[in-house]
Amino acid sequence: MKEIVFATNNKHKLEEVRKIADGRLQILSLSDINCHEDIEETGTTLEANALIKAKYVKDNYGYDCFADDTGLEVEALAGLPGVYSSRYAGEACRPADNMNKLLNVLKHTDNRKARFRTVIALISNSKEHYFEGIINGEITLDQKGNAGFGYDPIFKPDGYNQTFAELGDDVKNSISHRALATQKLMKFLLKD
Ligand code: ITT
Repeated sequence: MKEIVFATNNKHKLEEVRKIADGRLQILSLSDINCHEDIEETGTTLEANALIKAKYVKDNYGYDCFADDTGLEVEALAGLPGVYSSRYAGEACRPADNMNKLLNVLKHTDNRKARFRTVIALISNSKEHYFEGIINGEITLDQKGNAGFGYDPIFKPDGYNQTFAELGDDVKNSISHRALATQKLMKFLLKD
């Protein structure tokens, strides 16, 4: 079976992508290849940061690799927090801090439209490839649900009445930004 490294330190992402891949690829984690460094994300776009993570592994460990960079893009905030989603409330903040800040900022705003956008950068046979996944939805008025991670308790995908954190992993993994990008990646990797 084809073996590939997923350059992430986020165990939720790893779990989601392994579930979506459903055994069709052998996905190695950073700890599987003994990579324990913190890869600094210095880019200003999702594409740039995804590539930085994938390239770090290729250059230092030699493995073909992919990485995911994801942002929550809020229409009323001109696409922010976007690439800055993980540190929206400051460096080393918790998901709850990020969510509270966003709910506060949007307190008096009627337009709550938002989307999650994932960009996967793949380095395979020394070439770079990108795969994008987007899901549209809205930011709820408060946090609901316990499943998932990050901003899931305040994101309600269009066509549903519950947040990702209420809908749970099976629903999220069938419609999410990451699911769409990962399906495109799988199609590419398994085509031959
Ligand atoms: P790696 O860079 O190690 O992959 P990370 O958690 O730093 O992990 P990102 O930079 O892509 O990943 O994440 C940006 C932020 O968006 C971070 O706060 C996540 O919690 C959040 N996020 C990413 N994917 C999400 C998802 O599917 N649902 C909810 N929040 C998500």
